[in-house]
Amino acid sequence: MPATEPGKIRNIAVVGHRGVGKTSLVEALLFQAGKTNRLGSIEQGTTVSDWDDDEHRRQMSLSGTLSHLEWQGRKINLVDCPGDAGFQADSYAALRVVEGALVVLSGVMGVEVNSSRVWARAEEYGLSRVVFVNMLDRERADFFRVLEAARTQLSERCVAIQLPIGAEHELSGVVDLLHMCAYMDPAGGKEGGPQPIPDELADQVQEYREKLLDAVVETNEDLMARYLEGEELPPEDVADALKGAVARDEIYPVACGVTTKNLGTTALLDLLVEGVPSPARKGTTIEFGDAKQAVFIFKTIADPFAGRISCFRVLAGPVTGDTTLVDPRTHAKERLGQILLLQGKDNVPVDALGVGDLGAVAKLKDVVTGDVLVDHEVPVEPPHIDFPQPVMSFAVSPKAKGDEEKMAAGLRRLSEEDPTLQMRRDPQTGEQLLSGLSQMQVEVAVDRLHSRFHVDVELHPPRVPYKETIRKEARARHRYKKQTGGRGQFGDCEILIEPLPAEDGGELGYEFVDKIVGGVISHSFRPAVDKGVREAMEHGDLAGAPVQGVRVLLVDGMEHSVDSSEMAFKIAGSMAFKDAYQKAEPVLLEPIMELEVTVPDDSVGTVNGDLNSRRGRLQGMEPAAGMTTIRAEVPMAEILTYSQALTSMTGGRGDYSMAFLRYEEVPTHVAQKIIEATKKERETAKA
Ligand SMILES: Nc1nc2c(ncn2[C@@H]2O[C@H](COP(=O)(O)OP(=O)(O)OP(=O)(O)O)[C@@H](O)[C@H]2O)c(=O)[nH]1
Ligand SMILES: [Mg+2]
Repeated sequence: MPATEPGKIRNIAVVGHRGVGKTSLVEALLFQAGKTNRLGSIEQGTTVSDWDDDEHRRQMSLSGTLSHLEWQGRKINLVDCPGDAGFQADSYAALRVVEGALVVLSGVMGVEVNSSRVWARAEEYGLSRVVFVNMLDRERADFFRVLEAARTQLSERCVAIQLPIGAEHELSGVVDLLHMCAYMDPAGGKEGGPQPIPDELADQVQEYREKLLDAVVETNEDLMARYLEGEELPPEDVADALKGAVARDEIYPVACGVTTKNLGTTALLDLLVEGVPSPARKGTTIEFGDAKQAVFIFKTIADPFAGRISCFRVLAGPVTGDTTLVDPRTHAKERLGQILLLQGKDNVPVDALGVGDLGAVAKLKDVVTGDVLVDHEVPVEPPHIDFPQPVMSFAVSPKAKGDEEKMAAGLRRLSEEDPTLQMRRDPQTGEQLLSGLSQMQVEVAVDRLHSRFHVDVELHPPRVPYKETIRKEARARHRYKKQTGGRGQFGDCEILIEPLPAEDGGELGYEFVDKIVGGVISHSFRPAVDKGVREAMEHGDLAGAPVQGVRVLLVDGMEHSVDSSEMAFKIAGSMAFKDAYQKAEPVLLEPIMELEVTVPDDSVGTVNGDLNSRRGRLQGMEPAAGMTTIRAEVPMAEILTYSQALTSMTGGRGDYSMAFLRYEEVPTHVAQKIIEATKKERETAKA
């Protein structure tokens, strides 16, 4: 089978908030395109893209899954992304390798926090976007309310391209405003061909068709002129202009349907083919120099049987199984071997894969997510995918003694698969820490250690990643001197430390400025002072947390012609920092989480009261369809075990998601307790 031409490929990431029906939508698209012969369901665990046992058990997607289908002679690659905040890495990686994002919204809940987050990322990458309003058969679903929410909260360039026929349980079809036809509810079967639009909808269809035309002609001068002259614009011309506008990121068409009934898929597939640009039309921004063959690894799957599976996008090609590429990061040569197209858990071997296409290979040796492989060594800067930083750390230990190595190996494999899952040893306690974006992400990793790597581990309560910083400037000088017998030690430095604010809401940093005049310390020793300071900053004096947000100026010092050494200056630097730190009004910082809780209206009072007692700050409330979404900022320390509390407050009907927002100073009375506790811990450790 020859490689698909770039002009005939559409790459689409299916993204959105948790549980809005992304996986069900992919299932329906595959079914409608004839890739599968029955419509699988989440409830029965029979969908193509949620194939993993852990996904079945939790009835949610835990990782990005590739699948593909053919429609109108085009190949559509779909990446079904998880919506949960703990599993964001795959959405961000997928958005880096596609031209289009299919943003799914719930017809009941509208724009939720993760929809806005992925929207912003798609915006950053300049992706074409199609919105799909799903679940219109559910009670209190309202297409027009969600359309309005999309226009105010995502972009005012969102415009309806489809309309529902009827609503809630009386929903009977959708109207395609572009081709001016209707599709009737297939109730889970194949969607039939286009039908005439029901007469009773004529006025509403007219109104929204005009809104669509207005939006389209706005982006095209020629059409605008003809439109103003009153010409009836042929559908092909409108479709062409729309395609241009979507490709240029000027219009975001809003489609709709019911994925579990397979309603709305024909019109949506047409729209994806017509609207989303092909890789030929919109080249990648990932660098590959003058390489004739190149691939970008955007995902790694740790398969216990097949080993490591690397998913990639072809940047230059075609590539075949015989292609040997080099990884400029490691300089290692890698023969691709059998190239695979993934379809959920299944794969199909292919001979070649062309530019812009997505595929996978097994068993590359030293390749990690984010690598660009090229046919000859060219200096390429691999694209930076800004993955969220882990915010929660749990100590883990194997249940059986002697399983430490096995556990570490398993965790290494899992963090290859998900870069937001990280492990490290706590230098103070010696414990093995597993960090991630949410408690669930870490729990899933523990389940997988059991199911894939046969190690049982215990998870200990999470630790809050406190940080420390300073509020004012301070100066200190330290002389490290040992001059009795043998060769002596001599290092003397004076430093000034001052607060270094974060740039534009970014992370707190560190800066070392060399202000030595007259060479009182020679050049070769100055970096040693920096090193000593950094070492001291790893554990602040308050709670042993890393110190950040400090600028250190090396202003003076002295050296000895014989006894000075790097070692001596490092110690002097470290001691000087410790001195200065105490005088610089050090404070403790804690992570603040952005929390979104959706609860039945009758438990809003209880949930708000509880958030208040957790030092939460209410940011807003939005009632929609009997449920209220509460947005609040809450310190992580207060919300580590929220899921049990929420379940008991709402009788299991509440749902929440949270993500790291920023660091803030811990209020004095709380900080005092943490500092006391750390002191005690240190004393017991010493005793
Ligand atoms: N009534 C109704 N239920 C739907 C529809 N689409 C999905 N569902 C149900 O909603 C639940 C979530 O669907 P999924 O397809 O798993 O949603 P998702 O967006 O992939 O979820 P995550 O991957 O966990 O973020 C399942 O129980 C589906 O059966 C729909 O159009 N109508
Ligand atoms: Mg899913």
